[in-house]
Amino acid sequence: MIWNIVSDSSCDLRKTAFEGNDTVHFETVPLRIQVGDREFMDDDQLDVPEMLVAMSAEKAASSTACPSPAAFANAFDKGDYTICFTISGKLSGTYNAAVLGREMVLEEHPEKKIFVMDSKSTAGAMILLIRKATELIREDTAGDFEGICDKLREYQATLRTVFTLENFDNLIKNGRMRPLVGTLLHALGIHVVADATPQGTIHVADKARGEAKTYKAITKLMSESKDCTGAEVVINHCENAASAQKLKEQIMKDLEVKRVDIVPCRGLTSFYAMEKGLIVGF
Ligand code: X90
Repeated sequence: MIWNIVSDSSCDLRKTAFEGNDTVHFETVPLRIQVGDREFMDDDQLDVPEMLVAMSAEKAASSTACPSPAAFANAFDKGDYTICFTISGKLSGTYNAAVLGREMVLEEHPEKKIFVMDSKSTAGAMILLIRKATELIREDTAGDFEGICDKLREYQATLRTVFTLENFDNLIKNGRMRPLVGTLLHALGIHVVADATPQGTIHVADKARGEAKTYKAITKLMSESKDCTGAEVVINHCENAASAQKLKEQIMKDLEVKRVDIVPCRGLTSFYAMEKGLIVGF
């Protein structure tokens, strides 16, 4: 029996992250990014810095598009038991596409089992879900698909996402969040800190002046959102490894977390987080 974990590309994990794992087949389904008349596929080969250069040179509106149901169906076909995670259904049509892909596969192969979960987030929260699913599959001896799905639902409800971006333009222009009050914020060195609501929408939570205060505002928000003792944390960054490291140090200083991993953004999250963005899943 083949266990299959499928995620859309906004999780930021590449297939290489799963090399050497023989228990589970792993596959990501790419979203697409349109910059002027150039289309970028958010696959493992995408050159993120090249895409960021194209974005800053482009004056025309840029946008993104979710994968097709057929792209999900192809990924689901590769296993007997599939667990799929998607970016928040409140931000993207990806979840709906995955649900349709599931129906397509089950019509032909009713014996397969496919669970599609809306992560209500993206990036690091999805990495944590993928990690948890891998652990549960490894521990499983009875093929208890439903039991694993229930545990993942419980785990998803404990996950939180906090993020700070230098630039919210693409989120606002593409209608993924309401315009920020005060467009001069950035010029004044003020950083906006936002979080994910339980429904999977974006909420502006705080503002801070300067990098150090921004990281403290993030750890404060983290500790207010749940007890972070023993939590696993993932920081996804858009071409900003140095700041991700500083934020990691602040998190380890302020909170009793178990571990903090740093992961570079792939294409979709880079398009929205834009250069210097930091996304924390925990
Ligand atoms: O379907 C599509 O075209 C994809 C649209 C995706 C839109 C938003 C992506 C945001 C990623 C910022 C972190 C946000 C975390 C909030 C979770 C609720 C980068």
